[in-house]
Amino acid sequence: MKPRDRLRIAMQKSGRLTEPALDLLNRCGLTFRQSRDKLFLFGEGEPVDLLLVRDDDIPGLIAQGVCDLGIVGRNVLSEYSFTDGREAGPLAEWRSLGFGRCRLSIAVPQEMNYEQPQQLAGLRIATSYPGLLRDWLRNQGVDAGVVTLAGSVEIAPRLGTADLICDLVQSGGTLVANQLREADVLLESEAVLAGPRTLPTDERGDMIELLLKRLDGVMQVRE
Ligand code: PRT
Ligand code: ZN
Repeated sequence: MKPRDRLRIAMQKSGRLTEPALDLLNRCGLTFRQSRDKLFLFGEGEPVDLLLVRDDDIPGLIAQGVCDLGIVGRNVLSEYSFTDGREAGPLAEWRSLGFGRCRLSIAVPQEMNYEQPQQLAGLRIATSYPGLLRDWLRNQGVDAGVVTLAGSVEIAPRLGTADLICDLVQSGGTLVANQLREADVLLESEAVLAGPRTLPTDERGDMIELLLKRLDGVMQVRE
């Protein structure tokens, strides 16, 4: 891959993390103008560009070296670490960013009397996070079925394709609307700044260090 002299950060093109991520970068003193094809936001003053993509693609783009950093939910970053055939070594969470907070939780039908994970043995659990779920089940010593769905996980129990679900929960409103109840938490999530384990040793490494310093300043003011 051709060396780049500008820092490239991947972020969600359109979704829950888009506005707060841009707002945070603006507070770090970065401003951008959009490329004609809307794939990039080019840094106006500083050599930092944003690549606008689906959040699920962000860890892979960092691992392949297409981007230096990414702003993505811990849930997506952690799930990526279980992906088969991922291109490169493990990624690191460089900073947690304080927005996009949610939980990856087990949710059961309201009438089910849940006390411990062992009760899930032999049941089918629908999720978009099969890696995280299997890892949790393994740690709990529970043998349950994992049904992987790309979306609308919360309707699986009603459709009969699963007995319960493992999905992101924020207010809990979606669970209530689907007669489900949060029973156990696998992961506390928020948006994070993700990157390779070791920073590049060229100018981009220096730029990342500068960005991290500014981020820390902004985050401190917010606390
Ligand atoms: O198009 P793209 O693939 O980029 O977007 P997406 O649809 O995959 O992602 P998006 O924008 O929905 O979410 C991006 C990230 O926001 C997630 O990966 C999480 O890190 C974070 N986040 C925070 C959430 C939620 N809160 C959230 N509530 N992501 C999803 N939800 C969904 C959840 O899946 C469930 O359907 O909202 C519903 C639950 O919300 P409550 O409030 O009813 O509990
Ligand atoms: Zn997504």
